[in-house]
Amino acid sequence: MRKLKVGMIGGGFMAKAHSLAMTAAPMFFDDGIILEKYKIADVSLESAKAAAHKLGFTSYTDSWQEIIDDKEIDIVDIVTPNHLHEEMAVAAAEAGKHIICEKPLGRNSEETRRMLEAVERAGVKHQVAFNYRKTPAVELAKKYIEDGEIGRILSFRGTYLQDWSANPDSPLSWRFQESSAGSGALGDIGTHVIDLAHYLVSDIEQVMAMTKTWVKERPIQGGVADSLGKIKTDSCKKGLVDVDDQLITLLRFENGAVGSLEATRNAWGRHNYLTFEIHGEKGSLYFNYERRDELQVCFSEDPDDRRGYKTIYTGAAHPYGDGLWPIPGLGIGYSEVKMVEMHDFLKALQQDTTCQPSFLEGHRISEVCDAILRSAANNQWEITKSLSI
Ligand code: NAI
Ligand code: SOE
Repeated sequence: MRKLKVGMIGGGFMAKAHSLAMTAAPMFFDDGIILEKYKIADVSLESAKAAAHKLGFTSYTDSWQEIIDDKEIDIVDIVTPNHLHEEMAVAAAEAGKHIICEKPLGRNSEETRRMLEAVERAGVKHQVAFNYRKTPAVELAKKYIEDGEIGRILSFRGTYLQDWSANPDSPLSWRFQESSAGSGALGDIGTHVIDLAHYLVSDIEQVMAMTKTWVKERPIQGGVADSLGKIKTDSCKKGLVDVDDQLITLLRFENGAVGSLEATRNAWGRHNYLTFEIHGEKGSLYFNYERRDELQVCFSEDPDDRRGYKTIYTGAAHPYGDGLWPIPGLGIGYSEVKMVEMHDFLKALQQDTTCQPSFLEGHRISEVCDAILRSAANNQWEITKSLSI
């Protein structure tokens, strides 16, 4: 059993999810690697210490550079706001560390290109945390598509709707500022749908988009970590929101399919409504993350009087079923999805294969985001890929 040491940068929401996954993955999957939660960095010694104690790290620091410089550390896990990803990932690559970086990979494709170049130059392993493709039902959809069960894909309809920022009084955190987030609903949640579209259909070639900012200013939030709308500040001081609250985009795929993408964090009643419906010449697939154990499938070859959507509950017979719970319907959650993500990372390290999704996929997603913002500004179709990749 190989033991690798992890240095984590950031001690918020995702630090918790990644730390849990590191502990749990070896209990469910046998990847030949055990991770030691070695050191965690946050903005102050106080917050780093609190995170270390809560999440099980042996040591802590208020300097992320210390994580990079520490020769003991094999893996750097970046779980900070988006504007910090590039500097941290490039430094980690140059120090020869393997990297897990949260999504979106960067604020724009200039940043993500530099990140991709750095990891390729250094020859380290690199994974970007588009975790929803790791949901067994999504992987099952991929299998059906690859097995030809729904035939040639005609269309993809993807949504990611949440409501945690629908209240105009929910505070102005780093997620509402271009300087720290890059973009709003687009980079934060739209990117997850783009990842699923790329994974299941093919690369998005062209986009025609609209964006809207509904709440133009919000009460300023104290502290660095995002409270995701939970803490209502007493401060009446407001700051400017300079990112999108909503986007709606038409899509043209490289393989000829067409589609659409909608994302917003201002949709009352929708919490983590990440969905896709894919229609093919021989059938259809439908997935809704709020019912993540289920994949709905319809096959055209079923007899006329039996044709219609039926629900497959994922379990031992399905992707990742050898490690996850043995009975369909016991239910998996966000923690299991993050654990599967960690398992795939460890497997790639152990077997010396490419992580999926890697910084390459993260960069391509950023190119689509850039094209969506250009399209919304110019009110025209935009091509997503630069010619130089
Ligand atoms: P958060 O706001 O909860 O936590 C960020 C942490 O980074 C805080 O502890 C903050 O103090 C720390 N930090 C800020 N600047 C730092 C610095 N210079 N050095 C060290 N630590 C620093 O943010 P959250 O929700 O954990 O998001 C982090 C990243 O994860 C973002 O890129 C976000 O898009 C992504 N994310 C991904 C999710 C997924 O489902 N894949 C879910 C939530 C977030
Ligand atoms: C907030 O919109 C958020 O935490 C995103 O940042 C994540 O990527 C998404 O998975 C859940 O919602």
